Amino acid sequence: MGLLTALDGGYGDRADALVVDGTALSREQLLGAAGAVAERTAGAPGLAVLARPTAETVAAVVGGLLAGVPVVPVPPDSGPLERAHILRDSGAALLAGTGLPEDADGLTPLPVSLADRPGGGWRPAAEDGDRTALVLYTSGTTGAPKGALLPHRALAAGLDALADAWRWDADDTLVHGLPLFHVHGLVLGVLGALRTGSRLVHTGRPTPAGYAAARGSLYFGVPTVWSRIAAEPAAARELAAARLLVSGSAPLPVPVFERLRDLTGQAPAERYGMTETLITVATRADGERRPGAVGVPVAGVRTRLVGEDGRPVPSDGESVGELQVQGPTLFDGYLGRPEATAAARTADGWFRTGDVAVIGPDGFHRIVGRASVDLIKSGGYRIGAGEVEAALRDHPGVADAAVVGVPDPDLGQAVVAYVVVADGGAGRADGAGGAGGSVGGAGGSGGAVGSVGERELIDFVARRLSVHKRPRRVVLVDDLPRNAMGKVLKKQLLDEGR
Ligand code: MLC
Ligand code: AMP
Repeated sequence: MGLLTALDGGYGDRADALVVDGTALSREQLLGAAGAVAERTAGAPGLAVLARPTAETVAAVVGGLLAGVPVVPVPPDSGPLERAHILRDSGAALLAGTGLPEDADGLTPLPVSLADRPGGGWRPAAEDGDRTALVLYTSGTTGAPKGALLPHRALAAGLDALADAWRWDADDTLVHGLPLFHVHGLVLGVLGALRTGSRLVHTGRPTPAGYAAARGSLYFGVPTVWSRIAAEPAAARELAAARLLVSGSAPLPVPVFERLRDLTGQAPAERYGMTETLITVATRADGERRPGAVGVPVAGVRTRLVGEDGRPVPSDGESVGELQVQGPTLFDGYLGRPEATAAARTADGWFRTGDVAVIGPDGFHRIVGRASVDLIKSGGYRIGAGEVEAALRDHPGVADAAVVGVPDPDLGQAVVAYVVVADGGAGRADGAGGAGGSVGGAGGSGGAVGSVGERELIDFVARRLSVHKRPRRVVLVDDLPRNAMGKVLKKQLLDEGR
């Protein structure tokens, strides 16, 4: 069945082929519920799916794919501003899911029930690899998120390359609890199981207890998840029988790698990717697991390093350059943004990842950082500083704001906002002038500061954008440090924020 070959029945079936947050489904049941969605979706310009971690979300996404309609996963916790942007920008006509808002955000509601079945005459859309499968919204350094267009052929190529790298097949049980609106949880974590034929256990949330209880052979997690598992030795030891523990979406700290290896008896396999490129570099199941390294290019993908001067950088294990990639897993561009699409590629057709890397003579890749401080990775989520700054500036009590990702032992980076209060907007909690009026983060040590308390600003952002884009900490300052060109000196803020 095109992309989702396991739905053809060739790998057999079982009553619990998929378990999502405790709800078990056979593939036949999934195909029935998804077929009912597809039947009502055919011909639509796009199907938005309110992507809660449920079996209904899986049925809705699969339904859209079977109908040949672009599927637009919507983060379930996105505030009205972000959701309205995604729905408007994507042009989706239908909103599928359970517990839909009463007005379905102005779209036609498509409630999903696992008991639904399509009419007898229904058939999946004809296969077409060039057709857009998913429109995944992802943050850039500035502006609202852009919709990355992922065609069926890129998803198929990306999943086949990972099946090859990890010997991932129908004998596996894949376990994870990642969100169903990003590449990691949705493409690898759901569509991967439906292409390789592996069983899938989605734990609802990616908790150590959930992972420990699931008894899988193959586990996916972001580094924050692995770090929390490594901090619970009893849970970690339950994973000793697994075949492969895979980490990705952000750098896995070497101490977490080592602790997992000590507790489970096996070293985690790291892999690297992006929304726009899918997974391009991976540690192979039969290859070396090297702490701090993400492996080698997957089948069909080529990589190169380019210096700031545009010249090639040698793969000598020491020289750093921007990582550029090429291959069948790449996206088709950003929806409705020809300029951004063109800017993402070099003149000779390579995708600029914006990540800075080192490649060894043995082909092993190490990601050493990002070219821009304005793309933050927190808990594996990609967050554009500019989007959070714009949300903060919408608050009447805020004159200016700068957002940075401060190193954080749990999240990799934590979103920290430096805020200049508008004249008359607020007094200072500590009554002091100058920088450093830090108000505690989620712990809430700071109270209201006039009309713009830290809690107020954090909640203000959470009401407009996805909750993970909330600042963890707000620092009130009189001025933002700027260079002669007027650009905020974020490196200086970062040094102060550590
Ligand atoms: C968070 N909380 C706050 C807060 N921030 N409360 C007040 N103020 C703030 N600023 C709340 C949360 O809502 C939550 O509440 C609680 O604090 C704990 O939050 P947390 O520390 O963020 O933990 P958690 O919610 O458990 O999230 C951690 C996580 C999550 C790892 C589960 O970050 C996650 O799912 N990450 C995965 C991201 C991902 O899939 N990325 C892949 C992108 S694709 P409560 O009440 O809810 O408990 C990609 C390509 C590739 O990158 O290579 O894979
Ligand atoms: P996203 O588009 O949300 O998928 O985020 C992609 C970004 O995540 C990449 O550009 C990298 O900065 C980062 N990333 C993904 N995997 C890894 C990894 N294994 N190590 C370091 N960074 C990673």
